Amino acid sequence: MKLSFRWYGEDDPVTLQHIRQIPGMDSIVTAVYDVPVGEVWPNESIAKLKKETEDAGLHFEVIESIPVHEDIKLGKPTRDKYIENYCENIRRVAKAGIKCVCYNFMPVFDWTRTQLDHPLPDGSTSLVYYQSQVDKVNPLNGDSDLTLPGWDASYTREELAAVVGEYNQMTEEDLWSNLEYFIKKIIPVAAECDVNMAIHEDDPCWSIFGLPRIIVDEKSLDRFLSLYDDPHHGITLCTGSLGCSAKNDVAKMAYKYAKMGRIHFAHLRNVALVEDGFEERAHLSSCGSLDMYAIAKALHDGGFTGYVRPDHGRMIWGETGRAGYGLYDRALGATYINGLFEAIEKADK
Ligand code: DNO
Repeated sequence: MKLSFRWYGEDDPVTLQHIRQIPGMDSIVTAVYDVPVGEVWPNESIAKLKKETEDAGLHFEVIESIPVHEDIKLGKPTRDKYIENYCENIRRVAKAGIKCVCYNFMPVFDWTRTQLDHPLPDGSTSLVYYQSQVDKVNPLNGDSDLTLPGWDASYTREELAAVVGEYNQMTEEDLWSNLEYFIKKIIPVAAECDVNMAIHEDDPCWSIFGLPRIIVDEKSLDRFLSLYDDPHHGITLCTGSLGCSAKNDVAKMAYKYAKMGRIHFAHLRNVALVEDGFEERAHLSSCGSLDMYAIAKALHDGGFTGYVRPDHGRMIWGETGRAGYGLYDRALGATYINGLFEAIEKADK
């Protein structure tokens, strides 16, 4: 496994120099953030990210994400233009040395939580999702004052209601067919450029606000992988996204898809399932519902050689910053991941 760390660019309070000091750190995971979704990334912006990363002594090999324009997910006539832009972005990042691109196909809302600073008993804070709070929010109601953390702030409330309304006309099968159309166009380009495409599961892995969500479990990942027969067509195994449903056996999936050579990226974090939803916790197995050792071992036993990053951390030691993406707890997560893999690898020799 190659250890990586997400970095939000120059505005990130966590610096590349901090990241470089985490033991075993190999690669930066980043993106061009100042270009609207669907547009082509300027070569200069990509080159700048590469230079900054390499000057800090780290590798520039993973992009998270090249976001997918809503018109592609909605299957609108304008999608072809956006898909062509998407392919051009794959070509451009490949030329700069990128080996893996993470993306998702979630309608409108990326990851969704109800609170970003929920206090845990040890005095740290973390991200949580309580269904009862989600049920109180209706994005179609233009007068509602409620919003949820993680929502795309670039939408006005009216625009949000409009786009949610468009999805409400669609079935899950429609979304599958739009995904298939997209995959059939982008994977040949990725294969030609030798870039591994790694779809991220829907987070949480169930439908919210009646919007279709389709990358949620083993059955849907099987179906997704069957859309295109090429090793560049793969997944990001996000333990927290899949693990927030007790129905998902994450270790089983880790082994199965690693063995198939289709896990290109792994997001490792723990979640605790609670009655009304889930809470993000420290990475250690005993802090949540997931057996992180079993998952790491399954990846190893399946022959996984891709990138791993510690996913969301809590806020600890008084740190302030981007929720889920502070330095300290993610660095602890990285060190824990190093320990797990070292022990697993040595025990196997
Ligand atoms: C949350 C992240 C996601 C992820 C995208 C990938 O913290 O894991 O936002 O980056 O879903 O496209």
